Amino acid sequence: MTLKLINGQKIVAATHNPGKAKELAALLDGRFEVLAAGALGLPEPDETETTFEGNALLKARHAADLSGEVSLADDSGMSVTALDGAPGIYSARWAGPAKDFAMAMDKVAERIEETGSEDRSAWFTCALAVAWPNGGPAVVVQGEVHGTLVFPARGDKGFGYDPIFVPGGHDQSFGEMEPAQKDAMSHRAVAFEKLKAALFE
Ligand code: ITT
Repeated sequence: MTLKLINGQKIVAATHNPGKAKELAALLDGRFEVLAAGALGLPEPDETETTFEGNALLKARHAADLSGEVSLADDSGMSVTALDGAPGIYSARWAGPAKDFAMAMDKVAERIEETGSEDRSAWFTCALAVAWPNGGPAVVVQGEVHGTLVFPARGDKGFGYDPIFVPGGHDQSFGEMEPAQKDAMSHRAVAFEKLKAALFE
């Protein structure tokens, strides 16, 4: 079996996060017939791995095996230098079951204050995994974008921690940028370029 994706092929976007789903659909930009995990009624697996790549693979395999279709999963998060890389793979969990990112961003600010560090550097990581069904092959890639945290949060576009993250070389936070501008430089875009090189004809 060749590890290639063909234009027009069905692919399950194995995410239950609407913000991510929108960005993945924009990146896939009409190449595929994208099926949403939520619409297919696929359950969310427990993210039991200890790395972004491990969790992306776990989610992609889970969706592929349940749906019988090639599946794409994203595992991502924000890492703060002053917090030794936290929240990292726990980025979604810091927002609690209510997915309250205003609270999660306040928690980031408080934790940094507690360290006494002046360092506001941070980075986003995105691992993207594509898995074929029935224990088939899988590919995983990872991208990063580095920047600086700003408090208070700025802008209401994007999702998650976007309003506190200003990418290097820019003045606006991801929360202030138009989606297309974020999509041109984000960790997800960097990972996607690698995936394209590996998988797309
Ligand atoms: P799925 O597992 O269903 O895809 P999730 O939200 O649980 O959804 P993750 O476990 O990968 O996904 O958590 C990633 C979290 O990291 C996400 O909830 C955001 O808070 C944050 N995050 C990832 N990419 C981001 C981005 O581009 N902008 C802002 N926050 C982001």
